[in-house]
Amino acid sequence: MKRIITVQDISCVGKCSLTVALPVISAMGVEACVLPTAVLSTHTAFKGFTFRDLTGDLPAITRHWQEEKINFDAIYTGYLGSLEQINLMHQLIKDFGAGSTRVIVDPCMADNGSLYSGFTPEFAKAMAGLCAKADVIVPNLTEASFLLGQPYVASGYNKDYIEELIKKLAGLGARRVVLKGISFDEKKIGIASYDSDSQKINWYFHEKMPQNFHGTGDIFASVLTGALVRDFSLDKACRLAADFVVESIRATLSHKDYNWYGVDFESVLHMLTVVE
Ligand code: PXL
Repeated sequence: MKRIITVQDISCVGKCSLTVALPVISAMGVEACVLPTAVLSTHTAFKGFTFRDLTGDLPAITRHWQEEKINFDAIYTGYLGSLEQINLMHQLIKDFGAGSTRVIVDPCMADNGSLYSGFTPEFAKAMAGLCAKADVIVPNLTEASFLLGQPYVASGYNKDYIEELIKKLAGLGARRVVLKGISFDEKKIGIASYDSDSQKINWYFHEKMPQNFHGTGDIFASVLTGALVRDFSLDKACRLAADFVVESIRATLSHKDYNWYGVDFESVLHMLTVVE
């Protein structure tokens, strides 16, 4: 069985980061190991969340894995809480990222034009440095603009603009770029995936859902990681990840008293258990 390590926080309640990565990646028949960066009572969209930083524990944990000669088929980083944690990821990639190990960096830090609570432009710059070490990066449009240090354009852009953005993102150093949240009209939203080897962009659009939810970026990156480790092409992995997010939102909205903080991905996990 393939084995990956995912590095992100545990938001105890909130259906994001590790509480979605673990079930999703396990459902795909891949062993999911974790390096928890922090423990929060909830994700940061709740008021009054607690936050325990685990940065100090990380070096000893990874040292133990080295002693045990444990290796991984992929390293997948998500929400990181500090510049120090980004620096530790550079070391993690040096220690465990050699050979055929894929490195997937979700530069999880922003959406809808703004950085998440607690993040700074300096953090975004350091995240761009981590993206340089990745095989695949998975920014949304907001994260892309922060990574590149350029203004966020919310709408009214065209295909040329997106193609230029993708090429600039690839210029940061990652071989493959998956850009999320692209919308040229009111009805559709989707992704563009780019491989520097073929220099080809694949586009995938689906119906725009009536509401956005927390955690869907983490779910997308988790499915993408599982699919890439199971040797899906980048395009096919993106399609599965996008379809899974759409169906999770549809399942959520099918309940009239749905919860606001995350999606009912549990109801559609069966979509992932049949990956070949
Ligand atoms: O879903 C991204 C995410 C992960 N972890 C924490 C968050 C968020 C988004 O706000 O707050 C703690």
